Amino acid sequence: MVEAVASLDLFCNVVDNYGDIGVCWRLARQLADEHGVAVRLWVDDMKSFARICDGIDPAAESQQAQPVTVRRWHAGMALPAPAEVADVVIEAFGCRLPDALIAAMAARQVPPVWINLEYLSAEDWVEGCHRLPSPHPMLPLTKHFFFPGFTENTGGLLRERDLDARRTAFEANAESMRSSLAELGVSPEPDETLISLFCYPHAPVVPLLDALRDDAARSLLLVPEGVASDAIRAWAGALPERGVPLRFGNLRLQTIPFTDQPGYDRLLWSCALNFVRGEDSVLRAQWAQRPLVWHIYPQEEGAHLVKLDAFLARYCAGMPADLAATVKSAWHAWNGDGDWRAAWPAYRKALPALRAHASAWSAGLAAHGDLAGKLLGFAAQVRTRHKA
Ligand code: TRH
Repeated sequence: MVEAVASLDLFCNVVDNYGDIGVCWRLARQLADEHGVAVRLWVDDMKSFARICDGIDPAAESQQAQPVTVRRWHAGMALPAPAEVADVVIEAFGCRLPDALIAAMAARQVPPVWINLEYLSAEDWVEGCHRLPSPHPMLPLTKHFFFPGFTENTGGLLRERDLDARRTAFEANAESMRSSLAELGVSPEPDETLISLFCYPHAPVVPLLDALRDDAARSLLLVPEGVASDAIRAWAGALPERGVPLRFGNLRLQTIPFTDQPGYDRLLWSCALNFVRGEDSVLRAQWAQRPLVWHIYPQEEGAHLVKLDAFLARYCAGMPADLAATVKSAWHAWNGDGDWRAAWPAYRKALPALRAHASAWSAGLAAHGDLAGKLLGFAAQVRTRHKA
């Protein structure tokens, strides 16, 4: 008999930005919501968490966030005794678990399933490393590496069961889109292409603003507060005040509030093109079934460029050659390899073709299964072995 997972401890160390907690929060919520697992999410940076999740109290030691118990992770916190350690313990993105917790895990009668949830990559080697065991050098514990990914033989991608239904209902109702934009203080003018911008500070934002200003077609560029502020201030002379767009040629430039995660999904669903970054927003933009441009999180020695090309190879496979070349040159230019201004006109022209591609791509990805379900299936297998 397969031993189902009833409880799970998920540890999240926020390195920087919002991706670590963004992914952990989504996973925690989905495990609890869709699979009925009792999830405890341990977070060491509650302020970042509060930014993407309404109602989080950054000072609380313990709180309930929807179906998830959230614990503040800090040096002096009370750790679970062996009997209180959950069936599964996940260290997200190689964060180091406290030694005392590892000791408690080892002292448990049946050891918990210990999983290191890795960062997402489209590279080929991921399949070979997915689910590999790593025995502890001293204790009777084995950690397993679990890799999200874009193929059948990886851990899949985070995707809530009802995501497509929510997006489709939103898109089918013009009033939902209008009111959700209005909540952000946005009212598009006729014929404006709506574009959202989420990127790191080193993106070529000035060439983007120049290109949109001088375009033949009109655009409304929506920028969440705090994103690309220095570049925008230098280019525009001042940051647009919230709700008061500035006009430059064929561009209107507008600052919008940084929303919670559901609000950000609605923004992605509302735009004709989304500039996204990191690990989580790039995936949400794919599920949004809209054209995107990815600013990848920079790594040492250009490792991120290998990762970018691995994704591009999958994303562009099957596209007509000229469309694939357009996507690759624009994404390379956005990531510092090439001239964005030169790449943009072809990308803009390709938006209708890219929209059709985005739908087919998203449906293909969804067919590989979702990360929460695959992770629980794997944990149940390991647990069954432990109990045997
Ligand atoms: O914030 P990021 O740059 O996070 C990064 C990456 O995850 C990277 O891989 C990791 O190594 C590094 O952190 C430490 O980008 P990402 O992954 O897109 O996460 C942003 C989160 O913020 C995502 O969950 C969406 C959410 N978000 C909102 O909820 N509201 C908003 O208005 C915006 C702009 C984003």
